[in-house]
Amino acid sequence: MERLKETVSYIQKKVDYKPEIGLILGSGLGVLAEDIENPIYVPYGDIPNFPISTVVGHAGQLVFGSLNGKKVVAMQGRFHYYEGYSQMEVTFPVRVMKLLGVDKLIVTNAAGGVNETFNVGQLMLIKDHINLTNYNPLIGPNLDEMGVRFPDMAKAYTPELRKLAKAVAQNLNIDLAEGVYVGFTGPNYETPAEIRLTRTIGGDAVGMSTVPEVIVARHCGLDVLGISCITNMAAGILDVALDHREVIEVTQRVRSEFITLVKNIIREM
Ligand code: 6GU
Repeated sequence: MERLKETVSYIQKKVDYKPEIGLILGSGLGVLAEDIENPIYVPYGDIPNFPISTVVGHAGQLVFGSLNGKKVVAMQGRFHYYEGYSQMEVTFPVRVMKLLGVDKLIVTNAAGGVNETFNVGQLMLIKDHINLTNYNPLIGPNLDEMGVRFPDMAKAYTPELRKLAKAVAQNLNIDLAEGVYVGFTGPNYETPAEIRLTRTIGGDAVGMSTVPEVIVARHCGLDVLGISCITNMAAGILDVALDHREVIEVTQRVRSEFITLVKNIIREM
């Protein structure tokens, strides 16, 4: 808690307003932060107690500013468990956002499709998740100032925000599926047997992020909206080998649709 307070007071010296919406932007989706108006950039490396970013070629910064009339803070570049950070470190920025005044969190990610009705390039609203990381960011002494020891996860992905996202997508004619996100640690992609397991237990998509952040967000009472971009189908679903160029093309096409969707949701939040 002392470390959190130190981090927050450092940031508050640079940013003199309260952001209300937090954004965690997944692989290839960080470009959304480029649309933030009157941006204030705070590089992770300058922030006391922030995890040290290892990813090459990634900005790794908090971006504060306005997006469609709302004050936001975006994480451009996130921390992954598979990089060797503890889940406590991975989720530290979520708690910082909470203490800065954020009350709604939008988390996005690139994910593999498990549901056979999905297409590559599909956007999926996360309606729930399954934690298959074999760990939990809340293990350890409870931070009572942040939340209770045994937090409820019955509505991990805020129903009102999901309803709003669906309405906005429909208005924009954007195909938005809905499904259960299953979080693995990575860094390897799953085996076909693991993907069969995922489908059997009710999963629609697989990924290597998001679950720890959402657990911590709900622990401290943030409303959560989660959106996955299905960049490829998971192992054993398609017989054809993935064409990497095609995947990149699809990601780029979906990226603009994704940005339009998120910006319009933010306007209505
Ligand atoms: Cl197939 N699996 C996981 N865990 N993460 C992914 C993915 C698959 N495709 C994109 N991200």
